[in-house]
Amino acid sequence: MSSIKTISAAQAASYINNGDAVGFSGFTPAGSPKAIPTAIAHRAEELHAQNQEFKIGIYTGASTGDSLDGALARANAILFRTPYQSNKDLRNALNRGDAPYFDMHLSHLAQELRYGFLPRLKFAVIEVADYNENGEVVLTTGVGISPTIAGLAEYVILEHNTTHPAALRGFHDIYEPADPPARREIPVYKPSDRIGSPILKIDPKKILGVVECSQPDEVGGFTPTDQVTEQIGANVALFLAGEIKAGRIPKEFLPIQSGVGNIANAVLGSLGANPDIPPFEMFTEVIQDAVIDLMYEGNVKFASGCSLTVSNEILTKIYSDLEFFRSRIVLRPQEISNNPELARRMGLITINTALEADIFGNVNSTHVLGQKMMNGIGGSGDFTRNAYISIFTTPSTAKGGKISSFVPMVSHLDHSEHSVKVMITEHGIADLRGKSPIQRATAIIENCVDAEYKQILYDYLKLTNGAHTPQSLKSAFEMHRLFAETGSMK
Ligand code: 0RQ
Repeated sequence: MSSIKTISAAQAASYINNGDAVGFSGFTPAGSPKAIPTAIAHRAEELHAQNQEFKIGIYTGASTGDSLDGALARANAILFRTPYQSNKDLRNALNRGDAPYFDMHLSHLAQELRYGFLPRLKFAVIEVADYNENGEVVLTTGVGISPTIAGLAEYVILEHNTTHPAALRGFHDIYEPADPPARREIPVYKPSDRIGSPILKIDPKKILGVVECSQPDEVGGFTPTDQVTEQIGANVALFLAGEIKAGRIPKEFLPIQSGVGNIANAVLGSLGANPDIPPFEMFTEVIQDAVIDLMYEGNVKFASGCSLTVSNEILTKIYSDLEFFRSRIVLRPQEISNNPELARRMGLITINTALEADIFGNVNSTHVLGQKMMNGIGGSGDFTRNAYISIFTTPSTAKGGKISSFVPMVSHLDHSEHSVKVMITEHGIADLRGKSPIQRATAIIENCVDAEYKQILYDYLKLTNGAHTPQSLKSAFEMHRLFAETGSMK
């Protein structure tokens, strides 16, 4: 037995004080601790009831579960929070201004912590499947920023989650690059290359204790595919099959990166179903349900990711067949899974979802009507800017047709026209490569925009003459204004 002492979640929470910055393991929300953050939220509520201040800074890989982001947001215990999030209560709190939030590229976070750009970490709370007295731990389903926070924090608290088997050892590849000027190339040349260690080594002197927990991961289920998402998926497959045929994608294909969410899950299913797409490898951040099904069917040969963000039903399937998946999956820290150097070297085909795009090819992935934060940029920027070919998908409309996903000018910019190469909706494909702004606008309106909005956008293009990009400074946000005032962009 280990000499690391078992403590209660309440005891763990009692070490953490007002103003401390805490790093949590996990990624979307696989591998996020559950018992300790819930206990921290209780501590906050108790202290607030005594009129004492208690707020903590939160670093984590990406979105976490309700027992972390949700509980701490409801307890009004957030001093700051970064990066990607997707919990309803946290989203409401940060949009109210109650939880200061800054959105970051996921591949940047670990290095910016090491560079000292962000408030110093006091604690790291790491979910583990196994550990020993030497501080060697086996992480669970999400790697996120764990290697960095375990190294930088003054103190580490482990949360041993018994729903994950110790036999997960071997799924992870833990590697942290040196910082400039000492950084060398990261020697990953194909998705299955391993360059690090299966365990994370933590200085045992820093470990305050281990909390036992038996709560499963809090991954939400996916909405079943519908006609729109299936058609988007079919169009992505059609586009990629055409590129192979034209010789612009090598016939052995290239690794796929796919974003997270309902649309991304549906797109992956369609890629697997299309006989013109050869079995492929993934170099991505989130390994979702659809990937596991495609592995069984032989359509996905290998997946490199940062997390196994799968439903509990699929996770049970994986755990009952660990040896099948051991040679097909590797989980890496997000600064490696999302690394721009690797995306460019391996020639990733990247597929991410836009919340809104403009007719010139700029994409907003994060802000509803330019003001309210949805989830965050996540890894979409890490991949898009460095892709072999970057694709954005979106249904042509939102909110029952009252919002057009395509507008004259995005109300917030995450990915510029220089990085976005192909736009795909249920209506069709706009290939933006080699096109001027007016040509891009025509391709998008013709192929991607919903019929109800086509004329509005064609008319917009005629408002300004003699401009390289015919934006009308007077009318660029007319559709947004109309929606805000009448509830519809029409
Ligand atoms: O809201 O459910 O309340 O109706 O946005 O939209 O269509 O269910 O799509 O689940 O795939 O999410 C961009 C948010 C899409 C996601 C986004 C409303 C719509 C619905 C969700 P309701 P769908 P998805 C890898 C890469 C950024 C990060 C990223 C995302 C809700 O893909 O967060 O790509 N991406 N990371 O009704 C107002 C619009 C809207 C709109 C859609 N124009 N205006 N609301 N909605 N378009 C992941 C990581 O990095 C971790």
